[in-house]
Amino acid sequence: MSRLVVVSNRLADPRRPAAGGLAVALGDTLNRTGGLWFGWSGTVTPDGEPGEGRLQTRQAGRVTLATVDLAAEDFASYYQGYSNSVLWPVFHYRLDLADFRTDYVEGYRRVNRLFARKLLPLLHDDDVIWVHDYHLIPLAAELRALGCRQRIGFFLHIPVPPPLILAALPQHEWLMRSLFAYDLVGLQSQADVAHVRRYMLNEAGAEERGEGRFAAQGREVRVGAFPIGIDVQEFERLGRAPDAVQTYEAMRQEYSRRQLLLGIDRLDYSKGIPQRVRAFRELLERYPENEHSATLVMIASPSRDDVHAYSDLRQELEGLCGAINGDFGDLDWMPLRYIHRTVARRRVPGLCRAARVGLVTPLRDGMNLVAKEYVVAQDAQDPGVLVLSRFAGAAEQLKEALLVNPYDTQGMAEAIQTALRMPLAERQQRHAQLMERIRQHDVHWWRRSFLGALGVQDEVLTAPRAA
Ligand code: GDG
Repeated sequence: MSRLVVVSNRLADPRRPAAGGLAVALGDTLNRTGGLWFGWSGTVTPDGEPGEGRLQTRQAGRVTLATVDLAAEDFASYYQGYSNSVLWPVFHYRLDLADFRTDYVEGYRRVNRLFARKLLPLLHDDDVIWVHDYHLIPLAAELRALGCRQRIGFFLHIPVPPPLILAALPQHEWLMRSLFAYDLVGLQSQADVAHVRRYMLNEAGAEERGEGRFAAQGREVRVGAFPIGIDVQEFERLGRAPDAVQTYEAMRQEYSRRQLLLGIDRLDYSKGIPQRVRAFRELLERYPENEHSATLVMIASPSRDDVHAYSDLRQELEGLCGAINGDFGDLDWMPLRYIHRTVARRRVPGLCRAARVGLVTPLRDGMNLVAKEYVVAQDAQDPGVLVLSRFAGAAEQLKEALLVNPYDTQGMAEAIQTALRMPLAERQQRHAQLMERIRQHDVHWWRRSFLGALGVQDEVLTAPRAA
C-alpha cells in the first residue's frame, strides 16, 4: 500500500481540528492511513541563513509531522513577498495590488528548493505526494531536479485568471511550465481549468492529448476540476453541540424582532467586503422598511496584517461601517455589527443558523467554504437564503443560491431584498437542492476523487478513520 505524503505551507495537528477547513480535511486524510505531512514549522529564525532551516519531526497519532523553520529573509520574500504580495493578487485578478520585486521571486525559489532538499530523504519509493497551493507551485520541479520519481499531485486552492492576466507575471513561463513536473494538477472549477488549458495551448506551446492531458518538455500532466467540499457530517455534529446551540439561541433572542444578515470571512480584499457593505447601505436607502429591522453582522477575522493592501482595506472598511451606523443607526438599533476578530469555530454553525441571509460576495474566490457551511447550518424546515457571488468557485455548484455580481451594488441590494422576502416554500426548495449537492460533493469525495485520479489504491482511500 503506498504511503501518502502531504506538503503544504502550514501544518496543523491532525488530532486537533481547531482551525477548521483545509487543515481538518488534510489531517483527516492522513489520519486514515498514516502518512507524512511536511511544511513550514511556523517559526521564523531572525538570524537564519537564507535557504537553510532546521528540520524537525514528531509523531501525531499515525501521522509524522515534518517541519522546517524559515530564516527571516526567506519568510519576508517567499511568504509575505512572492506568495502573498504577488501570486495571491495576480491569481485573484488584482494586478493593481501586485508588487513585482525581484528579491521576492528569488526567496520563493530558495524556499521551494529548501523544501525539496529536506523532503527528499524522507520519501519512500512508493510514496504518493500531494502538494498544496500557490506557495509551492515549483516544488515538484525542484524535487524532480533532485531525482524524485514518485507520483506527485498538486491542488491549487485559489482561482486561475485568464492567460493574459497571468502573462503580466514576469515569471509566468517559468512558473506555469513547472506544472509539467506534476502528474496531476487539480483546480477548483471548470472556469479555472479552461484558463489553464488556454494558457497551456497559447503560451506554453503544449500539445493537448484529450481528457485534460497536456504534454510539453517530455512530460505529460493531467489537469482537472476537483471542487473542494466541507466535512458535512462533522459540521452538522458541531451544529448540534452545546456551544453552537447556545450561540444560536442567544442570537435569536437578541434579534427576535429583526432579520439577521451574516458575513464571515478572513479580512481579505478578494472577499468583496466593502462591496457588501455598500450593497447593504443601498438596501436601507431603497427599501426603508428594512430600517430598525435588517441587521448585518460581519465577522472579518484578522489576516496578513503585515501586508500593505490589508491594512488599507481595514481602514476603508472601518470608514464604511462607521458611516452606515452614523447615518442610519438609532438609539435602539444599529444596522451593522462589524467584528474584526476571530470567532471560535464551535460557534460558527449557530451564527449561520440564526441568520436569515448568508452573504458570500467575493470578487474572486477559489471555492469559498463559508457558502457551503452556511447552507449546512440551516434548519431545513425554516432555512435562510444564501446570496452568493457568481465569481466564487462555489457558484458553479450552488446554482440555487441567489447569484450576484458584487460589483453591481444595486443588483446586490435587490438580491438581498428578494432573500429577505422569499416565501418559505421557495426557501425550503432551494435549500434542499443545495444540501443535496453539498452532501454529495463533500470533502471526502474531493479527497477520494483527487487521489483516485492520481492512482492511489482504493484501500488507502477507504481506510477507516483512526480511533
Ligand atoms: C482558501 C481559498 C477555498 C472564517 N472566519 C472565521 C472562520 N472562518 C473559516 C470559515 C471557513 C474558512 O475559515 C474559510 O474558508 P474559505 O474557503 O472561505 O476561504 P480561504 O481562507 O480564503 O481559503 C478558498 C479554500 O482555500 C479551500 O480550498 O475555498 O477559495 O481562498 O471554514 O468558517 N472560522 C472561525 N472564526 C472566524 O472568524 N473559527
